[in-house]
Order: sequence, then structure tokens, then C-alpha cells
Amino acid sequence: MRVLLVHPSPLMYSELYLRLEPLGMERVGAALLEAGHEVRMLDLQIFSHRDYFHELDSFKPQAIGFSLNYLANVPEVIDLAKATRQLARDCFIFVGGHSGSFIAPDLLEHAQGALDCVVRGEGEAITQQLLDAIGGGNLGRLPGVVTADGSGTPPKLIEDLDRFMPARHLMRRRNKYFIGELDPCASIEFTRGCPWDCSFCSAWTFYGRSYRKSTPEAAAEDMASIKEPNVFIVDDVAFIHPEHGFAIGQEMEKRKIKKRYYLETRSDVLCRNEEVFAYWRRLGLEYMFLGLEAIDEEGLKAHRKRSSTGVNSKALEVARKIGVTVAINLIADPEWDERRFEIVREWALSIPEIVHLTVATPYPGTETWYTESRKLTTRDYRLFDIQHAVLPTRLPLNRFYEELVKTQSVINRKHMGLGIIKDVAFLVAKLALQGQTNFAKMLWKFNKVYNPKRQYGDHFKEVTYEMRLPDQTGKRPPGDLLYIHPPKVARTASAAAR
Ligand code: B12
Ligand code: SF4
Repeated sequence: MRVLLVHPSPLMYSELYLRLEPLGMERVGAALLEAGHEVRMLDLQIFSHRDYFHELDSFKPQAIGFSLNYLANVPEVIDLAKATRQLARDCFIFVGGHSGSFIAPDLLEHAQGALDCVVRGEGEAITQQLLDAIGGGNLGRLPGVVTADGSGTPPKLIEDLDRFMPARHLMRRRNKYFIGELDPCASIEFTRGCPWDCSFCSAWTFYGRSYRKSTPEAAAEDMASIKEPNVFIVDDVAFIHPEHGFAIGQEMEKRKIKKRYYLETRSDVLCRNEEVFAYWRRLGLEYMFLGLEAIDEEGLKAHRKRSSTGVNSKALEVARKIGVTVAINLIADPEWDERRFEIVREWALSIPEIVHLTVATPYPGTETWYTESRKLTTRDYRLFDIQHAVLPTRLPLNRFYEELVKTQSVINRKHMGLGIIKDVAFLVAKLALQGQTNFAKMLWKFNKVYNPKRQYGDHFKEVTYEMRLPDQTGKRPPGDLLYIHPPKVARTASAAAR
């Protein structure tokens, strides 16, 4: 069967700092290739809607799967599905991915027949079965598959993370993927899932708090197959088990792999497993993303971060000592007033690290969706990108955005001001000679992307598709409502982290 897999357009954040390959879609693509299908992929982070319709015309896919990891992309995907249905009546159109999994019945309702089904959970194995079953009339009985007629059993986790290595070769114009000066940059996955349970996050609810690892050999082989000189490790929390990180590194050394890396982890994991991060520094680790989320104990508790400001400060010291550049994330609360923004600006300027601010957003699939969603000021999917305020702000909304953008730009100037640009001019020129201009463009785009008027104005756009609020609000729901992949056994973060 001719199958086209499509990733939707970029959101605000990716317009500026990064654009990365859709690894999940590439893994689903690998599974479909294995099953003998003819597969093409199109990433609308790089290509246009015009290119998409051209692809429909030239490739004539019999099935189209949209990857819906981000809630803010829902209207775009629904509109594309509807337009596709008009042009290709017999085409089988389906959706999968992180956010899509949490709102499957709503997607089918919005699509009014343009979507044949939604695939909840991990897509590799089930998409093979799904395409085999098309025309058989019992799609809704497959695990994780939801159709207008109902849904089957809960989705199943794949047994072996090594089985479907990403079909990276199917992504076109790979030189467009980058993160900061790591330009171009590929992505890789060593582990899947997270054993913690932060209240604002859906990584743990998606995977039922499971945590699985690739074998070191398979991870190193995958790394060896990557052509790019830079690699982003997509794991939610890198190197929870240090021996796994060491084993992958040793396999990579055997294969003489030398690249530069970016990863994400937690402060307590960095402090506890300092040696493995220092070892990876020697292998080429350059950047680390730490979700500190708050600079006070109260904030950390509210996010159920299960960490402390002391551990956060210690983690920054560890990263400085081993020589890795840290990008910190803080969650801006809509309750913040001018004084609070001022404190955050002062704090951000007092440390050498890069600081990012995102806005607290209750997402379907998180605990805050149930505890906070009653207060939502909007149900426009497009605003759920953690750069917009969807809860009531203490400041008037336009003032909130002014303070937010002021804070972001003060912090941004610290890292991308003229002084720094002089320092990086050599690097920009070197990349330009290699035909890589993503990083150079990023340096100049801040004001175009982060603009308080634009962010405020986004609240007044016409809304075609509205999110449905959960039936039960105000308190944490029973586990089976939260999870996509139900947990096999109840587990604690500390047990899994050992
Ligand atoms: C890596 C990552 C990124 C990367 C790469 C994104 C990309 N191009 O794919 C970067 C750093 C760019 C990024 C950015 C953002 N991210 Co992000 N990201 C992740 C992360 C950590 C891992 C995703 C991943 O690659 N996993 C590995 C692959 C193998 O898994 P997967 O993509 O989920 O794919 C599987 C299934 O979902 C499914 N599937 C996927 N596609 C398809 C398609 C079909 C047809 C089918 C059937 C199945 C299917 O099958 C796959 C294989 O099992 C997730 C957290 C998580 N654990 O999921 C957050 C996460 C998805 N990101 C999130 C957010 C908020 C963002 C940002 C909005 C943040 C910001 N500050 O602006 C931006 C927006 C990006 C954009 N689109 O413009 C949220 C999503 C919130 C939401 N509900 O919308 C998550 C869940 C993090 C969180 N803890 O809340 N992100
Ligand atoms: S540690 Fe990170 S990935 Fe895990 S639940 Fe918390 S925010 Fe999500």
C-alpha cells in the first residue's frame, strides 16, 4: 500500500530556537516499511501545505497518517484531513501521536467523517496491524484504535525498543533540522517513558509510568547510522540508570563515533549520576536542558517536581564543573505580577545559564487538566503551546504578555546580543560555508517571533474547533482515566529511578 505520513507545521518555539526531526513518525515509518508498504513522509515544519497537496497528486497515497504530538496542531490536522477527504474519497486517513491519543473521540467529532480512526499510544506495531485490517470492518477492535463506532482494548506497549529503528532516510531536506548552533542536528532515542509524575506533564501518563531502554548495542548502531555531526537525545530524562549511559557510550567508543550532543534531564538525576554526565561530556555532550520549573520551594511543590531549590542549585554547579552548557526551563504562572517577573529577570541575569520561560498550561493527559481546566479562559487548541496564557492572568492579559516578552527578551539579549554575535560570527560563517543557515537565521528572529501584540492578538482569532472540557474537574481522576498505556504494576519514582 502507498502510505504517506505527515507531521504538521511548527509552533512558535520551533520557529526560533530549533526544528527537530519527527522521530516517532520515523519509527512508525520503519514499521510500515518492514511490513512491505511503500512509504513517504512529509514534514510540514519544513514543507508547505502546497507541497502536501502536490504530494497527494503525485504519490496518490492509499493511506495517510498524521502525527499529532502537539495539541496546538489539532485545527491544522483536522482541516488537512477534511481537504484531503474532498480530494481523495477512498483514501484511509488516520491520526496518531501523543496529544491525539488523549483526545481521540474529540478528533473524530471535529473531523466529521474525514478521519477513519485515531491510533492511541505507541504507533509502531499497531499501525502495521491497522493497515492489514483496512476494509475488514473491525478496525475498532484493534488495541488502541478508536473509530466513530467505538474503541478497542487499551493500546499495547511494544515489546522491544530495538526493533523499529527510525527510517531517517525518508525525511527530506534533513539539513533543516537544528537546535541552536548544533546545525544540522539529528535526533535519537535511548529510553522511553518517565517514572516521575509531575502534575503538569503527560509524559508519564502516556507511558503509564513505565521506563524502557534500548540495548546499548542497538543504540550505538543507531547512532553510527546518523550522518549529522550533532544529535539531540529525545529521552525525557537522560541517564536515570547511569550504567545504561556508560554502556551506550562504551559501544559508541568501540565504533569510534564522535559527535556533539544535546540532552534533557532532571537536577536530581544529574547530581546523583554526575560521573555518567562527565563521561558523556568527554564523548561530546555540549548542552543539557534542565526543567527546573520554579525558583522557590512552593512552586516546586505545586508542580510535584519532587526536587528542591537546593538540588537545583547543586545541579547547576555540577554542570558548570563538568563543562556542559545548561538551558533552564521555568514555568511562568499566570498569577505572576510585575514584581514576580522582575524577580525572575534578576535571577535569570544573575546566573550564566540560558533560561527559557514557558507558560503554565493544563494539557489533556495531565493532572492539571482535571484540577485547573474549569478556569480556562479559552478552548482554542492553537493557544495550547505553552507560550500563551490559557488560564486567567492576574495582570491584564496584554500586560502579562508585555512582561513575559520583556523577560524573555532581557534573557535572550544575554545570550544573543551583539557582543555574543561577534563571538559567534566565525561559527556562523563556517556553517554558512557548509550551507547551514538555520542558526544564523535564529539569531535575528527573536523580535518577529516573540511579540506581545501578536501573542495577545492570537486570543481574538476566530475559533473553529473548541476543546472539550473533562467531565470530572477539580480533583485528580482515577488512574485509568489518566493513562494511555495503563501501568502493569503500581510503581514509585524512587523505585524506577534505581
Ligand atoms: C523530543 C520532543 C520535542 C522535540 C522534537 C519535536 C518533534 N519534531 O518531534 C522539540 C524539542 C523540538 C520539542 C518541542 C516542543 N515540545 Co516537545 N517533546 C518532545 C518529547 C520529549 C519526546 C518526543 C519524541 O520524540 N519521543 C520519541 C518518539 C519515538 O515518540 P513519539 O514522538 O511520541 O511517537 C510515538 C507515538 O506518539 C506515536 N506516533 C507519533 N506520530 C505518529 C503518527 C502516526 C500516524 C501514528 C499512528 C502514531 C504516531 O508512535 C510513535 C512511536 O511509538 C515529548 C515528551 C514525550 N515523552 O513524548 C515532548 C512533548 C511532546 N513536547 C511538548 C511540548 C509542549 C513542546 C513544545 C510546544 C514546547 C515549547 N516550549 O514550545 C514544542 C513544540 C514543537 C513544535 N511542534 O513546534 C509536550 C506536548 C504537549 C501537548 N500535549 O501538546 C510533550 C508531551 C512534553 C511534555 N512533557 O509535556 N519537543
Ligand atoms: S520528570 Fe520530566 S518527563 Fe518526568 S514527569 Fe516530570 S516533567 Fe514529565
